Amino acid sequence: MTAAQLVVNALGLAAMAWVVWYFLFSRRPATVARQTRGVQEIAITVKGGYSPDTILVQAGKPVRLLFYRDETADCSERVVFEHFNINARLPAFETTPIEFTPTEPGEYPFRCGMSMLKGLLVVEPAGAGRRTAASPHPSHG
Ligand SMILES: [Cu+2]
Repeated sequence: MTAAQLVVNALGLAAMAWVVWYFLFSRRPATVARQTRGVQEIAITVKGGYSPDTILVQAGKPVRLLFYRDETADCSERVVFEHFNINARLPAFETTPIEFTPTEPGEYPFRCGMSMLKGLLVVEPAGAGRRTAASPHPSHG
C-alpha cells in the first residue's frame, strides 16, 4: 500500500467515524418528516428563513416538502437544493410542493436563490427508525 492510499484510507475511516458519531450522539434539533402513504411529508414556512430549518428524512423514500412562502420579500422567491438539481420558484402566499427521493444518507443544505436563507435536509439510512420513534419534542434534544 502506498502512502497516498494510506492517507485515503485514513480519511475514509475518519469520515465513517464522523458519520457514526453524528447519527449516534449529535443532538441537532431536527424535525422529523411525517409518513403519509409512503411519502415523507413536511410543511415548511418561509418567512425570513425556513421553519423548520432542519429536516430529518430517511433515504430511499420519496420526500415531499411543502413550502409555504408567507412573505413577498424577493430573497425567498426561489429555493435551491443543489444536490437534487432543484431550483424552484415559490409564489408568495402559496404552498409549493418540492418532491424528490434522496438515495444516499448525508446532509444536504438548501437555500434561497442568494444563499441568505439556509436550511438543512438530513438523510438517515433507510430503516433507521430511532429518531422517528423518539421524543415528541425533538427541539428539546
Ligand atoms: Cu435570499
